Amino acid sequence: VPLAEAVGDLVLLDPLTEESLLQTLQERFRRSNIYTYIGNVVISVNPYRSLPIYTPETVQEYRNCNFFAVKPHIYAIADDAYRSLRDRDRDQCILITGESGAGKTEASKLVMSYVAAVCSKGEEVDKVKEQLLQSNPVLEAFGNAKTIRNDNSSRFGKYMDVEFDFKGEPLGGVISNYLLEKSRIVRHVKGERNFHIFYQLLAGGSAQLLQQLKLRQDCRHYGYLNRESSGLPGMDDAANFRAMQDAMKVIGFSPAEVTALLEVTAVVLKLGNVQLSSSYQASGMEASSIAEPQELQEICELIGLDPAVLERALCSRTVKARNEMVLTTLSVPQGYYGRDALAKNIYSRLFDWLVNRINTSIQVSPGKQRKVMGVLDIYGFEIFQDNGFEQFIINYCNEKLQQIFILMTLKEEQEEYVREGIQWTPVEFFDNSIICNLIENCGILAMLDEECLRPGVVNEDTFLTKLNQLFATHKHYESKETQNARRVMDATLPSQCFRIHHYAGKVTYNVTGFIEKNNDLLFRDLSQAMWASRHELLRSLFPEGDPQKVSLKLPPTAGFQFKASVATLMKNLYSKNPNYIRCIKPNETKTGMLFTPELVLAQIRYLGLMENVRVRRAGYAFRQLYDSFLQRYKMLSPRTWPHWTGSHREGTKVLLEDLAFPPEELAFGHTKIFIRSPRTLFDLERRRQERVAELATLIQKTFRGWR
Ligand code: AD9
Ligand code: MG
Repeated sequence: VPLAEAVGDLVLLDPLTEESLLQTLQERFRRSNIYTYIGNVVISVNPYRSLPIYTPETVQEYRNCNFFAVKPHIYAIADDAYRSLRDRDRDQCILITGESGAGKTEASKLVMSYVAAVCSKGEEVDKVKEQLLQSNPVLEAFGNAKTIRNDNSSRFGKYMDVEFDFKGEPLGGVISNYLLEKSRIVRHVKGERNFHIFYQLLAGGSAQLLQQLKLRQDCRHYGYLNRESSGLPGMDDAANFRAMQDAMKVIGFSPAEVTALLEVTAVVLKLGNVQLSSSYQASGMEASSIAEPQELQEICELIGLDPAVLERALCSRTVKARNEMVLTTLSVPQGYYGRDALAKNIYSRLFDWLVNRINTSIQVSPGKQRKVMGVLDIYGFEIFQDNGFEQFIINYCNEKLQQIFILMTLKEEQEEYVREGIQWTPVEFFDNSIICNLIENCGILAMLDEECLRPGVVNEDTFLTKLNQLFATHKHYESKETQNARRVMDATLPSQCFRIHHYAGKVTYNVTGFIEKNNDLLFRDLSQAMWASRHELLRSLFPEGDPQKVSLKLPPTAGFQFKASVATLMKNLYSKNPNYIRCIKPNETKTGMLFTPELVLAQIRYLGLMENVRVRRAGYAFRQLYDSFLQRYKMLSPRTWPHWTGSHREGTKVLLEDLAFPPEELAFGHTKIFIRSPRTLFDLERRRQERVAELATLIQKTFRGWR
């Protein structure tokens, strides 16, 4: 298809096919136009190169611009959202989706910095802005890591509500975090790294600090860092450490808090070097003991704990037998399991603490009236060779986001036409609630919880068997067993796996580890040992370690907690006006300006972009309430200017009649005017600007005449 011009809004694409859509993106990308609209949705293709399009001059250009009158840019959507919040009192949310490395986190930072740049200045306001922006380096140090896909991959989901007062000045905010990938603490694949903070601390901490934390500077000393050297081209860990420390100061961490935070971080790293060896008791039972006491000794000095207590908690376990508590020894693998679980738990709780601590600084005192802009930066859909519990949870979240996208964009769009009494031909779209239901409600997550709570031997086989029974005929569920029943021959689906047909594609999940990860249990002896330490911060992370508070109730499972937090998130998003940024990753090698069509096409499919354009096209690109519309454009007709005394709807009709737009361009709803194409809107804007200039000259002349 020869493209006369690579259109900036895909709504104007003609003809509309997957191919023309792909080609347009490619052509625009070639010209360094990384942003493209579908109506008011922004598509962003990662350039993997710094472009000169984020300067203060660009900010000025987009400030108070008409959305359709300037080149597509992420600033335009940020501006639109901000103005809509400030002037029309509508809470906003900005949903940023896309796969790992597509540019979500960068996009969220661009939105935040734009809003910070355009809202007013002043000592108090600047302090709030600085605190909000500086939360990034801190959270990224502790929550991001190098992965194969992205050198700065967010390993947690983040939602941030920024709160403004009635004038549109930022007051503060609240951050929520979702599911930190804590397994990374104890294991990561070759070529990836553990969380940035460890490397930052070792590379950037002063000799005195490292000594105080009882750390050695060499990464290769530490088991949890895979005993690899850490260097990452293009990333200066030492400089980032300093930036992180400065950021903590800005946010308001006291020196004592920073020290405590780093002490606990050091403890996690050092736990990985606690070695166990096996010994045999007199009874012939296998037992484990600490192989070399130095590391354990140092940990205990850092946290103010008797080494004997920690040793006992790592090498043995109290179990209840016939109403009696007995101490049983652990085998070496059991001991390592406990040690790793402890390290993961300390770190993920520390991360939660960190988020809470930041919130304490940026929170707005209750009672104040406020407007809210939420920014969601959450992991995208993941399809790997091996998919486990984490991918299952992440993809569930994306399924929910897709659902809300469908609900809010497509259904809302259609419902609005119905509400407004406008002719509308329904667009067919795929409703993914059937997949959401497969996972939540009485679905897979519920089955998993049931298995986890069942007394006796639990294993993943019985879990899979249950799923197979329950979803034997479900269209979006597949396993070896259901395939056999349906007489499908398929060598690609191993027996310990199930496969879900997600909206974005089929994903095969291996059930191994599901129960353990969902249970997420920490031996009580370990939490009690932590609670017994004299380190105030560490102790506060393990409230259940208080022997006075021993409860028999099991803590909620990981899946249950995630489901609940996703539900809260969805409710929150649903109450706001959505703005979408859909990020696309153009190549697998992080190469600047390289566009791999097959890769992009796959993303176009699972972001549902075709559907999005189709709905937009079937409908109207622009709509506005009659009163605001008339207010803005009434000067364009002598019949409505300077005063119109009839209804706003009538006035709009008269006005547009005089401007002689083609009738199919317009539709008059009950409360709003609808304009089909952005071009008509441009035209309207242009005429308005000309008229404003005319009126200005006229006024000047009049004044001169008076003098
Ligand atoms: V993940 O799901 O957290 O692993 P993200 O967040 O989608 O992922 P990120 O924003 O971290 O990706 O972007 C990855 C890299 O792409 C960045 O580190 C930049 O090097 C690069 N990038 C992203 N957006 C831009 C941009 N607008 N301009 C230049 C960019 N480079
Ligand atoms: Mg990210």
